[in-house]
Amino acid sequence: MTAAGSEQRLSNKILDANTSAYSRQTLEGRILHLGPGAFFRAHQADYFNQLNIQEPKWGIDAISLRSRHIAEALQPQDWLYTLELRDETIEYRTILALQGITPLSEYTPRAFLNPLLSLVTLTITEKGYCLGVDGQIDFAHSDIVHDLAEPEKPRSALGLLLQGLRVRRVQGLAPPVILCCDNLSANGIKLQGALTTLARAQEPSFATWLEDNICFPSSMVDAITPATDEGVRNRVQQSCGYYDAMPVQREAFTSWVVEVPDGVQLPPLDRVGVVFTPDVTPYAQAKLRMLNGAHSTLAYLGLAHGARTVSEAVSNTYLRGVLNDLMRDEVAPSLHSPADFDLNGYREALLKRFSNPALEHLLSQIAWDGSKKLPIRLLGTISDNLDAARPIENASLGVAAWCRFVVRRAQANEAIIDPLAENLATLGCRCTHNATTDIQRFLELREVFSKDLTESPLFVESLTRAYEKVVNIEREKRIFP
Ligand code: CS2
Repeated sequence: MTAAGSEQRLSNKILDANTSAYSRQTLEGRILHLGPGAFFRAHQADYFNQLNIQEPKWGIDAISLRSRHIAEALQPQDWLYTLELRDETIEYRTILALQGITPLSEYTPRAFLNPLLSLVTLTITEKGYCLGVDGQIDFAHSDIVHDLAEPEKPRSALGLLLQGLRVRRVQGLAPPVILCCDNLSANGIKLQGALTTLARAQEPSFATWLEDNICFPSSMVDAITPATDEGVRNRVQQSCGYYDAMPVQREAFTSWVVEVPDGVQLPPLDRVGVVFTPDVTPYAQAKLRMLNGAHSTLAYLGLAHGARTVSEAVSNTYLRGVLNDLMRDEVAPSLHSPADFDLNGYREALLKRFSNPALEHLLSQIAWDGSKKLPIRLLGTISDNLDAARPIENASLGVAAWCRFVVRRAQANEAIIDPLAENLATLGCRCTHNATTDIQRFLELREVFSKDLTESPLFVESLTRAYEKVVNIEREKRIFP
């Protein structure tokens, strides 16, 4: 890859006045987003971009909490970037809605002082909320310890939100709606709980103000978004005729469902396909357990099989069968979906989406942060099924494959991307490939496994059996040990 000369790099200057979807001049920073990673830029920003084609006033300012590289790549491009939709046909869109990204190190609470600001959205991943396995804020988390000691220099998204809202309140500005767009169940309720608990620990009257004045809708977001790689950069250059340092790619399918409580005003995203509903729970539960549960299972089991991408793994008859059985026999019966929700159709549609040959979606990308993802994606299904005497075999296989993923990475001295990375590396190195003793070690991870699971003989037995199965797959495939 070579960056083309600056005159050929995407920027306002090279946006052709005739092909640009709308003028950016009337955009105002009505949206503030925390965590402008690939998913946000491929999903929510695209919806705002579509809305701007009708009514160009929804500008987005963003704050990046973890790294500066997206801001550094997009600033020379006037915050423009390309979205590539990859399916049976390929489509390119230039997203004009983003107006700036401020890295946390340069952030000041002024970001919250725009009088027009009406919505704060978040995609900071599961671990960004600093929650324990019980869904409550974890006061032992190093960022929370820091933010309690130094609330003026927040490190966590929670600390940053509190500081910004406090400043806004002092200035007498209208409180924005705060919309969580991460893969957590009851995500708005969890965010509200964590934020008010943190506020109460700092200043109880502010916690009461938050409860009375801020609305935290829950939402479900969906669009499969492989990480940006050289392939998408090169394709954009070839197809669009300019160099874009940070394009994003996703499947064509996208969905966003937001629970809108009575009387709450949101941008009119329903005009561009967002579903506003009085209860998002059935959508979110189905998506997290079916899509994300199947994704994580496929990621860990696929890696044990020697597969690299989702479409490659799902083309394997055994792996496809595991996913199908997991969704049909274990997840679907655990869901509380309305009678007209076609779960068979949903399962089939998911298998088709996973098979999309145009997407190079790395299993290793989905494998990140397993300790945070598994409780939401698989362990809830297992708990419910144990209570109702339903099967848990395939969900156990997903969890056991995660354990083996940890063991392989640890013993090969490879980095584990996970908030529990250090613990997992030590634990993985101590494992001996004996299913009974290795599983006992994993079950000590209180951050992952709740007591009802570790004390269930049925679960322990099923997980141990599944672990043996994965060790055998690794041996057969000569992956390990
Ligand atoms: C994936 C999700 O990386 C992962 O963990 O399971 O990002 C998934 O692609 C999205 O939730 C799809 O909407």
